[in-house]
Amino acid sequence: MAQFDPRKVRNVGFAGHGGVGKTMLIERILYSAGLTTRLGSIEDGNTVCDYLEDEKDRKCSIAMKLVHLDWKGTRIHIVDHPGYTDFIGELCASSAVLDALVILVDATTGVQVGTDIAWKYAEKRQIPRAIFVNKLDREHTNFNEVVEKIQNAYGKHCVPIVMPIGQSANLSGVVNIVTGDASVLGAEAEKAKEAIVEVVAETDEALMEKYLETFELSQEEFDKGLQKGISTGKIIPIIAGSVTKGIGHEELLDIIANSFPNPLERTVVAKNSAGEDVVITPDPDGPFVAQVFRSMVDPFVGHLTYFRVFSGTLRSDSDFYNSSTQTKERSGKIVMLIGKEQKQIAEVGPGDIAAMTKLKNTHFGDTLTVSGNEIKLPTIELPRSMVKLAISPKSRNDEDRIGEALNRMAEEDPTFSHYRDNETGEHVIRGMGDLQIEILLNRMKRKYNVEAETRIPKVAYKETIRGKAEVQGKYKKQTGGHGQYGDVHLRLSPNERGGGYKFVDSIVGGVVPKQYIPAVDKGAQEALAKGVISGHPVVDIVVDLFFGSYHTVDSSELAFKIAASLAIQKGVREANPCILEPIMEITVTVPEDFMGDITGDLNSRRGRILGMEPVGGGLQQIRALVPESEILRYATDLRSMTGGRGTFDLKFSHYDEVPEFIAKDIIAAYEKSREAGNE
Ligand SMILES: Nc1nc2c(ncn2[C@@H]2O[C@H](COP(=O)(O)OP(=O)(O)OP(=O)(O)O)[C@@H](O)[C@H]2O)c(=O)[nH]1
Ligand SMILES: [Mg+2]
Repeated sequence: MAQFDPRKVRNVGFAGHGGVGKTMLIERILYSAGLTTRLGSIEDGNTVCDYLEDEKDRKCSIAMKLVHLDWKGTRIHIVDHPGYTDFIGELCASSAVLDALVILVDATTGVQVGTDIAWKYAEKRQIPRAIFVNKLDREHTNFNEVVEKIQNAYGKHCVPIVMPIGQSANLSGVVNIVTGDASVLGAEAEKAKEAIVEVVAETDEALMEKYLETFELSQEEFDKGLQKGISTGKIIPIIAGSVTKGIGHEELLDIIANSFPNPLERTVVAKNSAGEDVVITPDPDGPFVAQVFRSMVDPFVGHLTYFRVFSGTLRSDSDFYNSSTQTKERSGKIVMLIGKEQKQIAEVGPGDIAAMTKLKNTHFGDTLTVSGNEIKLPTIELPRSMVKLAISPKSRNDEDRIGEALNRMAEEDPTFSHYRDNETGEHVIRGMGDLQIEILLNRMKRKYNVEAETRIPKVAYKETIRGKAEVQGKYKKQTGGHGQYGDVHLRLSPNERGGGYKFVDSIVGGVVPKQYIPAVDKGAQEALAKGVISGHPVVDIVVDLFFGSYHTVDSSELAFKIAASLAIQKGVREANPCILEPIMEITVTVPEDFMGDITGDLNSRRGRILGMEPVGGGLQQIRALVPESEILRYATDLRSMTGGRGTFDLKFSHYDEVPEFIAKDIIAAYEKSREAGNE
């Protein structure tokens, strides 16, 4: 396939709430462009994009997919994204790729949470966009009402350009009121066109002046102004359509081809090894620069790495350099995708989106370039994963393999990760939501034959003392032969919070011989690490060894270690012990209406509100301190409290005492489990 003129390339993402029809719109588009000979359906599980087993089972998209087509001489790459919030990471990951976004809105519902998420995503990255109002064939839909909802939410610079002819069951087509013959719509089209002239005038001061004087713009001023307004995101065209009826998608493609920006209009700034900015010019003859935005481990094709080229040209079977991992790589086969179908191509240039096979040391977000070019493209920002679960394999035989399987899945989905929690000793997985995790665990079973169980992770409680104690620990065994003898007197006192463990040697006159003192220290530490009242490590404690005795023959390091441990067991109990719990600082961002519910709920979780402030866009941010044990399922709870409109962030703040009534339960549970022989 010949190198395409980059000015004739468009990179577009489809986004929006779950179920608005993104995947079916692509199905329609591919069919119209002659790339498929039949129209698949979600119900039959035979669409080009939703080809994964889980997608067919659940009838929704789960991972991003790529297709490309040639539309009237323009090559359009489209990325399909899942709408469900658990998979929002997919949209973020492709920010390196997209030069524009089409946000779909369901005409039966209007603006939804998923619309907002896509809109904010595009605003933040200043990506030009269009809005496709789908399902206008459905009963009780009204295009003008949907437009009003869109304008109320996002502003008047969202203007209808492709309008419906008829509605619901009588929807018979659409017309582009700028380029087409809109006479069937009569005065309605005239009014809509007037609105477009106004927003075009608003994009430029000189145009505005002229418009205010004469109330009109020349055809050329209007055409150029509209095109530029759309390609810079100042004007958002609204397109009416119905995927089911095959209406509106061709008009959408025309707008993508004629008005969306080409890759040359996007400047990318990388950093060199000295931390200086390097502007990447999209020159086909310049040095090759590309970024990886997905890594797939496919049982049939092996490892497939998706990337977008920003500059230069890469041929198949040629060498290049991964400046992120600082390794040399070889391109192998280069393919462009239409769903799962791979089309081999000889080379790729600026703006192209393609995939390579068999890369060894290349991961999500890496910069690919030529040897010696030590630059890095900006990192791809992903949302923080807030759902944590402890995981263990169902069968002991799988213990080694589970780590490997989880690694592979984290490689494919950068919003998923796993680690060993040193405090609790548990293996923990992190993800965006329960559905994502469920799907990943199913895939682990299917692909890697590893079955796992998950549970709410343990809280890293600790113990400490609030008072002082003076205790003796004596270990004496003299039954025949060589005996054991160790005797220590310890003073226990609280250390400041966060001060950890401190050992003081106050022995005078060698009542505990020098060589045994490290054993006392060690014995104390081991006993403290095991915990005394609840099985959690004792922290923030000063252990002062002030007296003891020994036996010339029977004393040993072991005997002194045991003696110290006995003293600790007794002493901690006498020194007014308590349990400490981690307290998190939580920042919750929600629409104003939810403020009362959220603060009330945080209070009921033993939270302490630190402050609230508006953060723009009708959102409020609430900061609070909450015990970690109360918010282990907060991601799920907040979603259900706010219908997915709330977000939150967490960071560790400090340890604090667990209230008596809760400590009692923790201790009782520990004792029960100890009696059962589990501790
Ligand atoms: N009546 C009607 N139904 C439609 C239209 N477009 C899509 N649908 C139906 O809406 C459902 C969801 O369509 P999808 O294409 O899977 O939606 P999606 O936006 O890709 O959904 P996610 O991948 O879950 O985000 C399917 O059952 C489609 O047949 C339309 O124009 N009219
Ligand atoms: Mg879909």
